[in-house]
Amino acid sequence: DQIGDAAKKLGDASYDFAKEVDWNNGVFLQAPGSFQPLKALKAIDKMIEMGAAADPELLKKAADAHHKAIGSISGPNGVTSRADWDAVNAALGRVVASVPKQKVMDVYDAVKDITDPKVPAYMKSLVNGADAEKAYQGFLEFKDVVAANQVATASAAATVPTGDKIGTAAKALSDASYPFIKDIDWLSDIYLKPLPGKTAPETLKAIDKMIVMGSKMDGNLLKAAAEAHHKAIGSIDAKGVTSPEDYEAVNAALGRIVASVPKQTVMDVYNSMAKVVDPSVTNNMFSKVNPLDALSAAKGFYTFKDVVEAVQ
Ligand code: CLA
Ligand code: PID
Ligand code: PID
Ligand code: PID
Ligand code: PID
Ligand code: PID
Ligand code: PID
Repeated sequence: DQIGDAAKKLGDASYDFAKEVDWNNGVFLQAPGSFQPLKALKAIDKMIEMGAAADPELLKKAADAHHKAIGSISGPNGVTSRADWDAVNAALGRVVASVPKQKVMDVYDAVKDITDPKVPAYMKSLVNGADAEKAYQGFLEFKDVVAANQVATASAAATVPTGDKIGTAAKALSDASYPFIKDIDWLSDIYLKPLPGKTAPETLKAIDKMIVMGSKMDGNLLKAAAEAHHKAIGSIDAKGVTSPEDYEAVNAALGRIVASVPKQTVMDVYNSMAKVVDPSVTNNMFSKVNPLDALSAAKGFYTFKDVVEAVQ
């Protein structure tokens, strides 16, 4: 297709730049300017809306392309192979083309809103400037091909199951865990701190398992889960906490996407996360909330997971 061909040209123009970026640099975990959690949540919300509008099949293929690209990483900078670099660009170009232009521009504008104008120049200073310019020229040509293949109207909303066992169980889970949700400091910057003692390549292994799980999920249910998050963001209070109803809808939606993949795929995520999250992190989280509320939430979760497993 045209986007695939254009991705090869984009690769010619941008792979030198890709090789020069230190993908293992811890700086990418930082906010791209001053820390503004509520504004950052708005930017994430725009990405969620774009993801929910995207073609689920093309999203899966993009997840597969990322998984494959992680498998061909080499060298100290963590760069993937030239062929996989092109495949990721092609897959993302197709995802972008599957949503209306305005949804893409809304992400761009919201991200710009939380990005210090000095950040792009700083990023450029870490690589060969001429190669960054060459990559950008390649991107400008690529985007015209994407725009020429772009849909004009958004796809239909997801179909949300009703009256299912997971929906009923989500009500009990949410009642048991909403006090815990209210105890958590959602606006803290602690969630942007590096995982103690872990390197980027080690952490990437756990993210790879999430990508694999995402690619196996039922596309309609994943879309529904993104829509539920978007709705929940719309009802947050000043402390970032969503309403009980929207929290319940998020739990139901996530239970359904978990049930749409094999148990082992879920356990692969859990086991790989357990390798990179030191117990001190979990204990620190626990120390900041009411322990009885956390234990009630945990109890609710262990009951919920049996319902999920039964329909998995
Ligand atoms: Mg989420 C999970 C935040 C968007 C899909 N997500 C999580 C949690 C964290 C979070 C609260 C990971 C850390 C953790 O396990 O804490 N997500 C979060 C934010 C946003 C977002 C702030 C921003 C909008 N997510 C989002 C989107 C999607 C997902 C758009 C795609 C549709 N997210 C998704 C999945 C999962 C998460 C599939 C998880 O599996 C993970 C999670 O919650 O695992 C348990 C602990 C969790 C909480 C504090 C909240 C849930 C409370 C549960 C139901 C009960 C508590 C149990 C116990 C006390 C603690 C967990 C024990 C552990 C051993 C399992
Ligand atoms: C400018 C001035 C003109 C010239 C110009 C110009 C530049 C415009 C530009 C630009 C626009 C632009 C847009 C970019 C957009 C990037 C979008 C990224 C989206 C990320 C997402 C992430 C996610 C996920 C995911 C799916 C999940 C939800 C999420 C589900 C259902 C200024 C040059 C024309 C770069 C969507 C993918 C996992 C949130 O106009 O004169 O330069 O760049 O998890 O959804 O699972
Ligand atoms: C524009 C203007 C509108 C019209 C429009 C428009 C276009 C927007 C577009 C577009 C946005 C867009 C985005 C693309 C992004 C491509 C990103 C590629 C990333 C590849 C990576 C590969 C890799 C790895 C990996 C992880 C490793 C690092 C690597 C570590 C820690 C402008 C059409 C709406 C194409 C990251 C995955 C293995 C490098 O908005 O008017 O057209 O395209 O090895 O991580 O090692
Ligand atoms: C300039 C002037 C214009 C021309 C121009 C120009 C240049 C702009 C530039 C540039 C922008 C730019 C951006 C770059 C962005 C790279 C982003 C990389 C992200 C990598 C991540 C990796 C990671 C992980 C991971 C999970 C870990 C955290 C991490 C935990 C909990 C100035 C040329 C357009 C290079 C996210 C995945 C392992 C961080 O605009 O005239 O030149 O470069 O380890 O999670 O640990
Ligand atoms: C233990 C001991 C027993 C008792 C027990 C026990 C506990 C087991 C547990 C547990 C397992 C467990 C699993 C959990 C799994 C969480 C999985 C999260 C996945 C996140 C993903 C994120 C993503 C996306 C997304 C889609 C994108 C890709 C991504 C596309 C196509 C130990 C109690 C049984 C919590 C997948 C969603 C946006 C990466 O066994 O004695 O306690 O918890 O962007 O994909 O866009
Ligand atoms: C288990 C054992 C195996 C069998 C199995 C199994 C089950 C795994 C499961 C499961 C995992 C799972 C995960 C669930 C997670 C739910 C998470 C809910 C999060 C809700 C949030 C709501 C909100 C917001 C929002 C953003 C705001 C904060 C809030 C800010 C900055 C165990 C079956 C495989 C259900 C985050 C979105 C508005 C609070 O593995 O043997 O069954 O379920 O307002 O952000 O303000
Ligand atoms: C313990 C002992 C057992 C019993 C038990 C127990 C407790 C475990 C616990 C607990 C685990 C736990 C986890 C918590 C996790 C909270 C996660 C919140 C994530 C929030 C985010 C918010 C954000 C943003 C956002 C984007 C911004 C950055 C942020 C930028 C660029 C010990 C009870 C089981 C509470 C990610 C989205 C706005 C950070 O196990 O016997 O008690 O709690 O602002 O992006 O700015």
